[in-house]
Amino acid sequence: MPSRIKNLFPRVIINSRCEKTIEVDLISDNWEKVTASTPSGKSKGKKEIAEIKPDEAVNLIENKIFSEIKGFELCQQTKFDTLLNNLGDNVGSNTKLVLSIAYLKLSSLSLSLENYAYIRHYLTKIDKSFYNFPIPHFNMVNGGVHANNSLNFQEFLVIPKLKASFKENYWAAVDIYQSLKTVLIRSGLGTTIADEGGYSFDLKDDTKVFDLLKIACTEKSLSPGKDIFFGIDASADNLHKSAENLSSIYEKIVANYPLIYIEDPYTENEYKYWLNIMSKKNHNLLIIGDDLTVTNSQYINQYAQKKMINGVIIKPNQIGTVTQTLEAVETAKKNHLKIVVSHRSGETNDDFIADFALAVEADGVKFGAPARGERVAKYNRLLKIEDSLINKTNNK
Ligand code: 2PG
Ligand code: MG
Repeated sequence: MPSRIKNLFPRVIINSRCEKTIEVDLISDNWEKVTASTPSGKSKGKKEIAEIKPDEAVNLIENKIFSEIKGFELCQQTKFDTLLNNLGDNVGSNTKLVLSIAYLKLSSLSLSLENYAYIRHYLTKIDKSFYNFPIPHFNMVNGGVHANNSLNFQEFLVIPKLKASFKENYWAAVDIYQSLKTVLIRSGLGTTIADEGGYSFDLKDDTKVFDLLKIACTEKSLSPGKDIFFGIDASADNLHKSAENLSSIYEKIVANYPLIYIEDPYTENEYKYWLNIMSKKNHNLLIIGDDLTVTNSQYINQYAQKKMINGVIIKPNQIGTVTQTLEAVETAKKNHLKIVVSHRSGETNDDFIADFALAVEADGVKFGAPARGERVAKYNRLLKIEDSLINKTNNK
């Protein structure tokens, strides 16, 4: 007999930025119990499904939604998410997502499966028993709305591509992060840690951050352009710079550093600039939509067809349920876009997105710096899964 939802306990907790968010314990009639919580963004896309106040969400879950989902059979994710969506967008993306993730975790547990294995086998069309690990994108330096400093770009990313294993890429990032601290101290720059675990300091010229990153790499015998590449989340909606100005900054960075990734380089309406940067194929640049596409299949399809992007950020809380997030991934794949599964700047220790990224065969993940508990929770989860899969193979 399949298990069913028996009980739930929602509560308000605090996220990594000292803001309130929701956590839910969900319990089955077999007394299995899981916990899920939701993150919050700061540089939100205009078309994201809105959140509601966590106190209101808890009230709603206790007094309205619980009676509708009590007794709901597990392992029916699409049906469950349809019920959540039928409650309307007024219940908030955070209310829907916390329940959708908790329900998924309880379904996995009821079958004694890890979340990634459950998602892979029951919710994707990928028919493979081995897992390709995503390339991690580490946010080493924080600027924009994520830090109280003079840097304009929101995220300065280090992308290790040592290829051998997830662990090897993770260890490289750890070396670079520690080395960068030494470089910053030596250069008389600050080493405060900002929202996503990256360093925060003042510099007049954003492009100079890449000089510091280059030194941090080479001092650990890692070669920028060979093993290590760089990226930016410009988060253009939050920048006060013209598209013309931004284009010349990107050109300068591409000419001088191994930049392979730019997220939200322009605002939505600056169409011809997106096309122009996309046409510069010689640089193998990934042009990624985040605020542009908001994990919404319709927008992903639209902007991919217009050839404005060749990759996309996937954040479950932009759209509200696991099923719709899976649909967004499918749409991205149909359009041959690269997929990067991402955290939010206000995070909890929930590591669900690590399992999700692995299960859907994401090309990359972006979980912040290799520092701060809520960021490393996700990277460490991938490390643990990789380790367990290697052990399983060795013990055969
Ligand atoms: C982004 C995210 C995560 P926020 O823009 O990619 O890094 O930031 O969660 O603040 O929207
Ligand atoms: Mg972004």
